[in-house]
Amino acid sequence: MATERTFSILKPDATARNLTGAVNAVIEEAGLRIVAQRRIRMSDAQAKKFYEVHAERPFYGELVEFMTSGPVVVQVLEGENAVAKYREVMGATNPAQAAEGTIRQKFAKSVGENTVHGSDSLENAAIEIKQFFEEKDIVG
Ligand code: IDP
Repeated sequence: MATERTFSILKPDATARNLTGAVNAVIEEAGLRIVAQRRIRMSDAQAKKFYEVHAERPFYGELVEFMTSGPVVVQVLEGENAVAKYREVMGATNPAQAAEGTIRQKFAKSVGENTVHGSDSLENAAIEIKQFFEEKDIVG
């Protein structure tokens, strides 16, 4: 297994409920390192670009509106097999289907307001990290 980097977002439902630390604890307990982190408010243009693969989906407008509705925390996570590891730690998109102990099972409110984003491939992780971080701001 190789050391990888993945991109994570703590979504507005997490910051609204003051869950940043609680979610980060689950991330760190799983052995992933938070090697970059910044709290931002996503612009409409940033959210639209970030989720452009979903542009044709019926929930796209709602998703963009949600992601710009409050602060988010963007992060780079590093560790062995980080992309797949974080997907496992996050749990299924729909919290009703998320496994016990996962972030979404513990904290998510609904399929839309589901607390975290994590890249779905190593290739997308690199693309997503570049949208929010410069290499000099990632400290492994
Ligand atoms: P993922 O975040 O688990 O990778 P995706 O299918 O890539 O899931 O969807 C991206 C995001 O779009 C989800 O995390 C969720 O916030 C939102 N989303 C997905 N499906 C629905 C839906 O049916 N209704 C509302 N929002 C949805």
